[in-house]
Amino acid sequence: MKLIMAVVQDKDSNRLSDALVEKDYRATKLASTGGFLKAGNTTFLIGVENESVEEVLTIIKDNCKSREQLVAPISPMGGNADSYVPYPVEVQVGGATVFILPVEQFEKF
Ligand code: 2BA
Repeated sequence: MKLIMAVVQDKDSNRLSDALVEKDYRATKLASTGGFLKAGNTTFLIGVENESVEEVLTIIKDNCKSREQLVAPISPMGGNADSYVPYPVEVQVGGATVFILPVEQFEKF
């Protein structure tokens, strides 16, 4: 068994969870925040049998779009001056950042 952890943009999260439910995959959605943009994103935890990993990756690929995002300069006031970016920068975000981890044991009580 594997645990697929997928960080996706909030805009894609409903479509992705609908697509997973439609194919009968179970998933947990966690509200998360990107370390760089400090903007909300969604992390999916999807536990699947090994033979289903490829199908789930295809569902993620088909439902998560890559987008350009302009990052406005944010005042370092009250924040960390080390991460202050003084000019707007454009970054390419997503479609999805995916980690696949082995599951040692799975129990449901
Ligand atoms: P963020 O950390 O907010 O990053 C958003 C986008 O900003 C990234 O898109 C990337 O294009 C850019 N970016 C991130 N760090 C950067 C840096 N140090 N310098 C320049 N540009 C940078 P994605 O790569 O598609 O990542 C989307 C989100 O996925 C990330 O949001 C983060 O929440 C997660 N993520 C990405 N890589 C990760 C990793 N290795 N471990 C854990 N989470 C990760």
